Amino acid sequence: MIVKSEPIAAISTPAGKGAISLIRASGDNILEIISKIFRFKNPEVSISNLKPRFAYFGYIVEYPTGKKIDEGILIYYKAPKSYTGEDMFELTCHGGVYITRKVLENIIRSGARQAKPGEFTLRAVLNGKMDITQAIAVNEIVEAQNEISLRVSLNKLEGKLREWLKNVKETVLELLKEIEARIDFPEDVSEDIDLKFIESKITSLIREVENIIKKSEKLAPFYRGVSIVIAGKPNVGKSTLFNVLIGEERAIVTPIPGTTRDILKEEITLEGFPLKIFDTAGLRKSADVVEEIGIKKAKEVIHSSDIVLFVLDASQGISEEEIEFWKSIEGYKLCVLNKVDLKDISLPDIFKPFVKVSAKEKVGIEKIFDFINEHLKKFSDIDIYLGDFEKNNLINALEELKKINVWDMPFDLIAFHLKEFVRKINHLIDIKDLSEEILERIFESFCIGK
Ligand SMILES: Nc1nc2c(ncn2[C@@H]2O[C@H](COP(=O)(O)OP(=O)(O)OP(=O)(O)O)[C@@H](O)[C@H]2O)c(=O)[nH]1
Ligand SMILES: [Mg+2]
Repeated sequence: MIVKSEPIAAISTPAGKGAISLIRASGDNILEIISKIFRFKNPEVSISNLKPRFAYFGYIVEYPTGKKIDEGILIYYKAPKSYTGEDMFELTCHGGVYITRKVLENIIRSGARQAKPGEFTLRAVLNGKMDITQAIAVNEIVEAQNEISLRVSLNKLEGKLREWLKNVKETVLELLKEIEARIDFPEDVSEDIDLKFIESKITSLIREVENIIKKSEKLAPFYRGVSIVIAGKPNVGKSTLFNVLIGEERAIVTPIPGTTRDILKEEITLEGFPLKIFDTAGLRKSADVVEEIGIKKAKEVIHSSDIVLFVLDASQGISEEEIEFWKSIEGYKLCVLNKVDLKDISLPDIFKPFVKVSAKEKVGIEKIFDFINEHLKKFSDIDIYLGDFEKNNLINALEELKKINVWDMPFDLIAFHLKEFVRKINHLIDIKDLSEEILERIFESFCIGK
């Protein structure tokens, strides 16, 4: 059971040695806990005249012995003007692993309990400091690895998703009002025009919601990390290209086809974007059991990657198999015609977009980076991202709209589905509509101390 005001505490900075650590506490009896573990350097300051949101220098002491354990800065926040909406304090101490744990232990001994992951933010939501989409945004910001996810999640924190949800809800409520009027006074309306009007309203709503979901899915790679796989026949130069892209001799390169068997993975940063790059086994029918497993794994990675670099060997020409494989790649793909230092050939249009390179001579590689960069920039105008919880709720709500068939459904049934839509949308807007179990599941993935 969620007990709102029970005092909780946690280390909010990452585990490990650092310059300083921050320990947070929230709930009832915060002042009493402070009095047990903190001694103000200024003798004129005491618990009774402590000013909220001021920084106080002092000693952190062991409870109950009163023995000094560190020096630190304490800030007290008085409810409701705090992150959680409860009484809180934040205590900064020296950033050693041992000392930080010791300070937390003493806060716990003074009456707080260890906070669960995301519990401070959960309380902020329960106390109306933020809504569920904003809480999710807080976590996304903590996890953000690139400009795009950071920008989009900041939008969410500022209420962009909530605003949109509210607008959609408002539109449905208006429509609902009109439909209910027709249930009450059916003789007042000309049915034909009416149904067309309702249908068009619902269709455009469905389109709007679907559009948001589709756009948001395009941003998913920026949240889980953009992955790029190098694929192609054996010996075309995949591993050579892999080594050039990551800037080190990581993969074994030999003139023997079938050199790479396992998947190799390295991370690089391109203009601030962390990218995961995979080298894979060459695709062919193989009698070798190990190689065959490698090829199976390669196909899985190709399938799940965001960008496929499909390598061809210009000196060997193009095979039917390669044309078939290229066609079968569904996602975003670039054809890399390699070994043009040996021979330059023209490629059939089907291989567009393509670049010509020599991985061995490191020629043309920047064109691959330009392509990746172009791809990443395409998403700069998308401004709403739906996390799993938000997306599933929205898809669920959307089902209700899709069930409506205005031509073959009584008004009260249409109204029912619209109400269900609103009820499901409310899960994202109004905390009252969420069960404790769902709430706890949302916050499970948060950091401790957040
Ligand atoms: N001339 C030339 N040779 C290259 C080029 N790229 C790779 N090679 C050579 O082609 C051979 C195969 O290169 P790898 O990088 O091992 O090819 P791979 O596609 O990883 O091969 P598998 O792992 O067997 O599938 C090696 O002898 C490389 O030196 C290139 O741009 N020009
Ligand atoms: Mg290889």
